[in-house]
Amino acid sequence: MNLMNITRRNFLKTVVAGLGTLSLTSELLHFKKWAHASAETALSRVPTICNGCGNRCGIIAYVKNGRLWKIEGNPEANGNLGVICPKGHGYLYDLYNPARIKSPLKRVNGRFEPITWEQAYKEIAQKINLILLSHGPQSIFWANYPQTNHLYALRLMHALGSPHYFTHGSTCYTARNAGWVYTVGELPSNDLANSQLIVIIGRNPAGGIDLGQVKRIVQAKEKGAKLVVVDPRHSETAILADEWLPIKPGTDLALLLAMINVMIKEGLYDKKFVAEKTVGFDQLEEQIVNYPPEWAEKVCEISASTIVRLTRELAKAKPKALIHRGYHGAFGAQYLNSFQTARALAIANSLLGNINREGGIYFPKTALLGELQPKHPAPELPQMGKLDGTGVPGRYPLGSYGDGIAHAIPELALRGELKAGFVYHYNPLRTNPNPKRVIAGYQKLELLVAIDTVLSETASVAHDVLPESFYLERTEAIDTKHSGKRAQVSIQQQVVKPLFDTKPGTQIIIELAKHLGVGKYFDFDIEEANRLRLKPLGVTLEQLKEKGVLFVGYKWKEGFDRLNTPSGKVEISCQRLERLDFPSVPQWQEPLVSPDPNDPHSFRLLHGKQAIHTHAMTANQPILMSISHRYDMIRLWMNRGRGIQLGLKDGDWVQMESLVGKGRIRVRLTDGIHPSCVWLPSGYGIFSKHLKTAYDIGLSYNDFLPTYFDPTVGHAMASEIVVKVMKA
Ligand SMILES: Nc1nc2c(c(=O)[nH]1)N[C@H]1C(S)=C(S)[C@@H](COP(=O)(O)OP(=O)(O)OC[C@H]3O[C@@H](n4cnc5c(=O)[nH]c(N)nc54)[C@H](O)[C@@H]3O)O[C@H]1N2
Ligand SMILES: Nc1nc2c(c(=O)[nH]1)N[C@H]1C(S)=C(S)[C@@H](COP(=O)(O)OP(=O)(O)OC[C@H]3O[C@@H](n4cnc5c(=O)[nH]c(N)nc54)[C@H](O)[C@@H]3O)O[C@H]1N2
Ligand code: SF4
Ligand SMILES: [Mo]
Repeated sequence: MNLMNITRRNFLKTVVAGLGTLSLTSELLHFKKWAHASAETALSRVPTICNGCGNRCGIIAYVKNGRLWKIEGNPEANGNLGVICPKGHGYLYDLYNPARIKSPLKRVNGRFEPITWEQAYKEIAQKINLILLSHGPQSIFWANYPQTNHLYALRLMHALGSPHYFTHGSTCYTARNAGWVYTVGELPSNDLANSQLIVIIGRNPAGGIDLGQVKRIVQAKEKGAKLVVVDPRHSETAILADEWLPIKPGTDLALLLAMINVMIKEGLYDKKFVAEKTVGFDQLEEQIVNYPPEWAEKVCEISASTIVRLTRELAKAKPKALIHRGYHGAFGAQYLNSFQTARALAIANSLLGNINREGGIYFPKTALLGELQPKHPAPELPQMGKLDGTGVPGRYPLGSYGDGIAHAIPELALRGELKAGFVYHYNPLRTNPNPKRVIAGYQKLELLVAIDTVLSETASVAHDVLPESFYLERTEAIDTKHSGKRAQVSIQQQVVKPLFDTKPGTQIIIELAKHLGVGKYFDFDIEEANRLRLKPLGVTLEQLKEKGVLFVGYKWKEGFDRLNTPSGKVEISCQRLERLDFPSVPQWQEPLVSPDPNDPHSFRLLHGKQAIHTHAMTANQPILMSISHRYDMIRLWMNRGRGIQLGLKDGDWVQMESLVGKGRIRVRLTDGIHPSCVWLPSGYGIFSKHLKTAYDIGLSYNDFLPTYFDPTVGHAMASEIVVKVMKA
């Protein structure tokens, strides 16, 4: 019987029916003995880090008789403060999921055949060495989810002479990061717990989960703080809010400019902070007169009186007031104006004088880990620029060299510039825009090696697939992700033995390096690397393994002497931008595309996370997917009035089309969404036939998103999508 189909009633029925045919007493005795023995068996306890999403929460895993028993949140972990989310629970199932890859695979005539690790390494090394000879090191790349072991992947690329290391940043956060970096020098955090007024623009920590943030928002609210959520959609976080402002998508910049206008016009800003800690206020003052609230009201559809009131409330609560630093939803990598929006956000916060202040925006303390060198010398940095244009003068001037523009890989492959690549813990065929183009690009590669735990869309088209051990089966590079007001270091460590012929990511990188002839840079294992990196912190690896996370000093202090900007101050006006011919203070910029207001079928397509799924990687979890079905979550949100205008009823099937894609989905008619847009949950639309639970269920926004590169940062502009929706 399928475990998923067992209900309490049919379980009892089965047991009772079965009992009739058994020797009752002996079987019951046997069961009792088993239950007793099971209850008596000791649970072993291993602290580690959850890999269910990029939050990397601290957890404690429990094992009984060699099998995973349960996990709990690690109360010491700053990022999740002792709790875990449904994805983290559901993802555990993947340890025993039959869809897991059980050995290295090689694609022969379109089908995968198991091979040994040695054969896989040898064949990959042979092909890479040929490509290096004929096309040079710049033709090879590595792309991954930015994990803790990315350092070793970077080392491998540098050892081979290639600058081409990529993360998924260009489809997630690069515009937001650039906005903050060009204004205050680094990406800050939010001191939510101590704030009295929290304004969140297009960030949904209760759905695009960040457990620490949700807990801290609740703590603040318990102390009387007010929460305002600005989102075209009534999100899970809006449920917690005192006020929800359904803004017209793509126009948050107008709202922020008007808030700045009010702060300056009414003299509400922190004058001492502005005089001492910022540069360029005069230029802002001169230009901001163009953006009064009455203008913004017409653009963003939040009333002028609300904008004025909210700004006054923020000013009254300052400096214990903040506008959330943002993540992906509103301006991470979404619109043509996302960089300007992030700049305006950073400036609006600065005018509140809340930079590195209690209850405001603060710079988290991160542990300074040690280096592998000099014991293990690092390879030289490659001298050539990146083919994607990051770090190259004249191309994406604000692009992130460290992240690269990963969604340019298919274009570079189609142009014949990239020839071979390793894709690790990353599924660009499903998570990059415009899959037809992505598939064509990745298929053009002479060699694609995927390192995954299942046959994702990307692994399905790879030449070779190397199976990584499930996260609970492996020890990984130490991490500083959980840092906050105090620096923390944490470790992902092995909880159960690998079930199949799989290996940890760092070991795969080291073994690949040895076969590729650059082993001299990898004369260490993860244990030694972790020890070297922990050394300056004054804690031992044994202590860290015992606790899972450790505080390592460095207490946060309010205020700052110098920021990491050229002037050392908040750059309200930015000369670096001026030199690049960009506006030195933020100016209004229209989104790239907008729905046709005269066409009842025309909408902007938005998308986002649901609390029970991570990107496109958990849709194949039977338990999580059963929740999606049970609560009818795989639907397109549409404003009720607009739906009725199209002759739709809640739950009807619609056909949705954009310039690049089309598909069918059921609608959810609701008053909780701005009329100009529809919203698609982003966790579905799996097309790898190997992922049977998820295959062909729901749609992905990427199917509708053209291949864009924002001209400044190079991000994917993932909400610049106009779709036509009609009854199917
Ligand atoms: N459950 C879950 N949690 C996750 C993840 C996951 O996959 N699943 N992934 C993690 C990762 S990598 C990320 S980047 C974060 C993302 O975290 P978030 O950025 O919070 O997530 P999103 O759902 O992309 O977007 C948040 C909100 O932005 C709104 N929005 C869209 N367009 C606009 C706009 O133009 N203006 C405004 N004001 N709002 C807009 C959406 O309606 C949505 O409610 O989540 C992290 N946590
Ligand atoms: N369709 C869709 N596209 C998206 C998003 C979305 O929500 N939906 N969100 C956008 C955002 S915010 C981001 S950050 C990116 C994220 O996009 P990606 O970085 O591609 O992340 P995931 O979809 O989480 O997939 C990661 C891949 O890693 C594999 N994996 C999981 N665990 C392990 C492991 O332990 N080891 C290895 N080697 N592999 C593992 C999964 O099977 C999956 O194939 O996508 C962006 N694009
Ligand atoms: S938010 Fe959930 S899935 Fe993500 S790391 Fe934490 S417990 Fe795991
Ligand atoms: Mo992300």
